[in-house]
Amino acid sequence: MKNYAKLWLKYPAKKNNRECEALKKVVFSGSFSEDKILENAKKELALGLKGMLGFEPQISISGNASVTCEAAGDRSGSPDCFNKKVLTSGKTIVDQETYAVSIKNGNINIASDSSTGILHGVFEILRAVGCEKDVQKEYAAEKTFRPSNPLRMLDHWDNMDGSIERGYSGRSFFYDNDEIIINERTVDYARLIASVGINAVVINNVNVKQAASYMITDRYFEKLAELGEIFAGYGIGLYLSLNYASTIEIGGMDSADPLDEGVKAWWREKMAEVFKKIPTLKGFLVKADSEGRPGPFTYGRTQADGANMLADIAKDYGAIIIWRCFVYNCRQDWRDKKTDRARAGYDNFKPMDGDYHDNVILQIKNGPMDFQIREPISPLFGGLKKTNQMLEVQIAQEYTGQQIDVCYLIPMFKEILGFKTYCSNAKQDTAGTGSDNGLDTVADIISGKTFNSRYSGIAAVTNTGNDLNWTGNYLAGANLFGFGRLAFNTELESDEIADEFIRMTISNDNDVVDTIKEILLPSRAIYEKYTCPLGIGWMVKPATHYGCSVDGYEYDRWGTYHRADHLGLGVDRTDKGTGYALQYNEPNASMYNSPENCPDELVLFFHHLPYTHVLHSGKTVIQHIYDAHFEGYDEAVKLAEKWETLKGKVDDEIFENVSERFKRQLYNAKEWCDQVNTYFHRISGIEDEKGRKIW
Ligand code: GCW
Repeated sequence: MKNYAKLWLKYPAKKNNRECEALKKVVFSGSFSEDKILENAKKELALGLKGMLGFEPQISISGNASVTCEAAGDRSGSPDCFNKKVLTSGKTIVDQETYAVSIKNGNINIASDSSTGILHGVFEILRAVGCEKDVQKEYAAEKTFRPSNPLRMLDHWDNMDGSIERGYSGRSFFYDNDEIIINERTVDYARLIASVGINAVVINNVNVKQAASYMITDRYFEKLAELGEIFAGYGIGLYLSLNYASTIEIGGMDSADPLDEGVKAWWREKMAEVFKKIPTLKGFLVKADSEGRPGPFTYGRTQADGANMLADIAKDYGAIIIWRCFVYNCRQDWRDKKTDRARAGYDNFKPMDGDYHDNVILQIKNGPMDFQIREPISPLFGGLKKTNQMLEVQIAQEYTGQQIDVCYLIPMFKEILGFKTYCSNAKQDTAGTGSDNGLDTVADIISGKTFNSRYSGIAAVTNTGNDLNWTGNYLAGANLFGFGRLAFNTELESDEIADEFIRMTISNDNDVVDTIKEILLPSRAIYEKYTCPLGIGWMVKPATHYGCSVDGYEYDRWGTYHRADHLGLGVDRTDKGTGYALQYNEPNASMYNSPENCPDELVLFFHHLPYTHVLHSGKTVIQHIYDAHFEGYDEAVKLAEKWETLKGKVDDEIFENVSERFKRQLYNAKEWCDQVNTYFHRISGIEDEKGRKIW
């Protein structure tokens, strides 16, 4: 098979730093164990500098670096010591993975308390060289890098048969025909994601079914142990998605009731076996009572009952349970205007705030619906005060172009992370554990700082597959690269992440870099303009979720409506409608509750408005729909034209891949533009002020 792309690990010859003396002798210092991770750090540094600068560094180690896992004692929670008996914490992980880079006695010095930190320090140096920064200057003053988030996770919706749910980059490189694949690509994948700071990976689909239910049996233990070692060698913890009903599906029992003694006994025996056979396993991700998956609700139990039963057992192995909040009524009657899918997460999980044990983390999607191009931030962020929580975003572009349309998502993630939840202003709850430290953005909360959470972090549904370029569209690589970099440092800007990605993966030519940035940075806004207006979401082809179908989900059971009629459209989620707006802390609740205060970009998510309603922009709703779609399409055309100017300036394979996908994107954008404009022109009977062609 033709070799797959090395992406940002290609390490092509670079112009700068070729005479940089500081890079010729690199010192690793601090108290870390000399383990597989350290060995990989040395190999990577040598490989990278040899490729980019033509020389291999002399690497030496200083400090009490011979600390072994056994001697780790008080550091037994550190990532490089998979000591199963001690439950670690987010703070321990972040403390251990912190690293510093400086120049001491003329040599680059990477310091850390863990070999994982040293490894991240090596990738820091390689990015600086890859971006042709002046290393001598860059690290003349010591720089300390402390991860923003303890858990920085990629979730694979890969199925054992080799298919990928919502996968747009080929088939799984983990599985085929119900068997686990391990080869050099597996190692390169671990390197690729470690190089951007990922430290956790869930390797199977959250919809655990058929063979995947047997991942926790000796049918797969040997391969999973091997896989876990590969990831551990790059400071990455292995996690598995778990079938909540395993006692039934593989245990031959007739119940999965979390309070049933027989069920608990089964899990105790099973977990003992699993953690013995897969010593690097760090925990489980669970989708329960969601979209037909089994769960505690089946037995009249709460979500906390379900999560805590598993967590109390996993705790003995230092492991955690990540429990998804994606629980809603997926059998809604489209005529029912009371039920609101947007309310479900908060209604199902807020009441048990504080009931979850300290090795349970609730994984919360950025929005209340489902990874749309724009959603309000889930009110669980700022609602939950006594529960470990992590953010789930999607870089698999299920609703955002499926790696055909260019849609650089980092600007969206920056908006999500910067959202002010006002939880610090919320009246102190009974236990008085609401945060009064003013750290109330989503970024603060998932860092663990706001509520001093034991665990926290951020996960992305990954966009990878076995395509030679890993992500379908080469430019979608910016979302994989960018998610990792942003998860490690939430202060990074979209622009600087894009700059790094382009220089590491495509070119150091400043004109090329600028041109590709001009394509990536506005691409989310452009995609939003030619698809769903003003935060309404959906309007996609059912099941596939690519392409326009305004009424595709209008009469379905999934709670995904726009409620358009001849006078207006949108969903009333105010106190006069479903009341969703009131799930937010003040002043967000009042802001969203009134059309006058609600931001334009979300106004149809919260309100049912006439087409003639005047937005803050001064435009009517209907004129905004026409303008946004015509402009969005025109702007997409300009992106494609910008890309064409790069012919001969970037690698031909990259050029052709992106050029071909731009052709499909323009077809898609035109369909969206014409179908949405035609639909709302017909239904409203209101003309476009600018008299443009509507069919
Ligand atoms: O995004 C939606 C997808 C499903 C997915 C589900 C989830 C894994 O359409 O394919 O299932 O949500 O997040 O669990």
